[in-house]
Amino acid sequence: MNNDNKNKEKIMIRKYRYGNPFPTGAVACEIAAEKKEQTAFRLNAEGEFTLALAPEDCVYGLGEAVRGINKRGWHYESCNEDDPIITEKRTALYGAHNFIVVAGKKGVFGAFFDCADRVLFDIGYTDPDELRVKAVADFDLYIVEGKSAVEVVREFRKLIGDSYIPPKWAFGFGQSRWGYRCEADIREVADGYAESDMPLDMIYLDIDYMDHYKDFTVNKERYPDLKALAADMKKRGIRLIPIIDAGVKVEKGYDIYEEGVEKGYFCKDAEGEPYVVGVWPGDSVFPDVLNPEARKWFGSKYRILLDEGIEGFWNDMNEPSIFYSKKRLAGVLEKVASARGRNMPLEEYHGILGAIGTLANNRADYAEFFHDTPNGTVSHLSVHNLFGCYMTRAAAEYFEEYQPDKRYLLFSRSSHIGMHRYGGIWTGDNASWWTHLLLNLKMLPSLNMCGFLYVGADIGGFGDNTSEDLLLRWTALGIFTPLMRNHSTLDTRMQECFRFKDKKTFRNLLGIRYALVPWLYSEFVKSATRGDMMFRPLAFDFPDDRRARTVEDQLMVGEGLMIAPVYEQNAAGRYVYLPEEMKMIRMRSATDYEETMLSAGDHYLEIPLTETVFFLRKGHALPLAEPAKCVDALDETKLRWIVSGNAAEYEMYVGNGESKSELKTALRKLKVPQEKK
Ligand code: MIG
Repeated sequence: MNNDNKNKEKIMIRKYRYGNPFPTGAVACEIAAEKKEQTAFRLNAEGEFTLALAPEDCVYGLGEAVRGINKRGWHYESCNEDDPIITEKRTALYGAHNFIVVAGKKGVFGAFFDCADRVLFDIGYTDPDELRVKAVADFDLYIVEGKSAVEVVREFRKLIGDSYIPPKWAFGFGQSRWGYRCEADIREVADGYAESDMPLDMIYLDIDYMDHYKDFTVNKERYPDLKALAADMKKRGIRLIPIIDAGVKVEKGYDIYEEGVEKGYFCKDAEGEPYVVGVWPGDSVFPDVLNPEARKWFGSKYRILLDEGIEGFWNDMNEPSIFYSKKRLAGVLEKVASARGRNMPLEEYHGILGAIGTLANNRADYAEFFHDTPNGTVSHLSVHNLFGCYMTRAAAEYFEEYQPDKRYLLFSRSSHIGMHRYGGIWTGDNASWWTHLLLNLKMLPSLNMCGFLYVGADIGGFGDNTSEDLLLRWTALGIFTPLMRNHSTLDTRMQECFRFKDKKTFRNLLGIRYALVPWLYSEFVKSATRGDMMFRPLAFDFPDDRRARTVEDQLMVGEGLMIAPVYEQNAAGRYVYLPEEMKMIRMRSATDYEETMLSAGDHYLEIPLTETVFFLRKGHALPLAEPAKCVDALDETKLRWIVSGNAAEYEMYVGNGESKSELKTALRKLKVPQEKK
């Protein structure tokens, strides 16, 4: 980055400092703050940064958030929150991603509010023609310039550093469920997929694999020999991916708890005692991941599972989520007890209900515990949004130290910009609703803007009962998301693909995914190394196309591909907008498909449940492998090509994708055959 003040034209990023912000670690390179303020924003009396929006201006970004690709018309707040009811009224989800791009009449620019605390974005909510942003604590503001939205994002990504790249096998399909009880259940899933001739690369272990929800332990009754099971599964091409929770069980004799207490590595209350909350293990404490020593210590514990043959993890409950704090619960229980045997006034009854209802994730509790950071002791409340990021960083830093060249699978529920260097994200507790299929699509480009490339939603929906058609349509979108995982919660309908009637279509859909893995992986690595977005709003690729700016249900993917999934129940197809002439590929399976050129404009396309339709811009080629039962079994030397117009070559990342160093020599320029007419 050029920050030479004598050379003003070349400066793409300017930094402004407001107060004395807590360092979030989001930015990967230091740049000097400007002395004189010079941004497009105005500061109003409420301390908000305001910007007039013209009708055609679009505002993109904010990573994991509800509502549109264009974020106009709503207000958002970065305040990492565990709440599984994801509806339009929400303003915050699990991540804090304070980067926006304003694109429109007066050009395009990006703004990153680098703040450990909350940032409020009112994007044409109070006043439809005005953007208002307010950080509740000191912060750095980075203004990013560029000729286009794509360029602005590229500059921003240089600022925040390279995105995490998982191993190649993580581009396979994964099956998960909260409710697999034991080894037999895991084997049933593996067998179910194998017997139905469906590929599978990962089975996820949810909290029940642990002994009483104790991090880094294994329940011996449920999993008598995890190491043997992991080895056996790996022989079949399947990796086991255990969950790690933020809360560490308070229990005498549990080494991790005792060690952490002895060394002072847990977050402490005002008296300096470990702060105790209730989460899955009951009484629990949080590792102080903002303390470098404690972070190192917690990260090193992942080794316990690495030694069992584990190569990937998902970090959960790391907002951190709190079911109740000991103190608040005690107060509520007292209130309840005092009501016993009395004729309770209704106000009191409602008061009790309210107190119970606000036990979980109460912000007042976040003010009750503290972190020992290199910048002094800070209240959790002021750095709340950083916890998940630093928990994931703990694991990644340990992996780097333990096996510097090996790539591990790692993703997290809670996050902050900066975490994109250490792991991916799954977008938390969605539900088996059609609206959440569309929401899955809408979040992809905003997450990519903020550096998060290894992303995906719970396919089929986590909460509530899925239906076969929803799962089919959702899987057809999931084919294109780097993290492709089917996950569901306790007591909902079983959701594994092989349990449904139309096994053939599920087999075909998964087959298409595996055929696309060489392409997906290549597009992913290119996006990661070049600072590009793998998923883009249409307007990013067609900035002069007014219609493209309004498209909220289609995306550009990688180089030259466009997707337009069906996201409504009983829809036999949908309208698709083509900004230019493109080739439509209509797939029944990875080997049975048609290619048709379609003119620019609107088309109504019939898309039955048994077909996947996508589009390829002219001048691009798409390699397809022969489907295989797992990623390691794919033969990337045997490729079939779909070519749209004149395409000369395709840049492909080859190799087994297990090491980091491999990437230096894995880029090939492959000659592409002539287009089939
Ligand atoms: O309080 O581990 O988002 O994926 O299955 C729920 C159980 C805790 C929330 C995660 C979900 C996971 C579940 N967890």
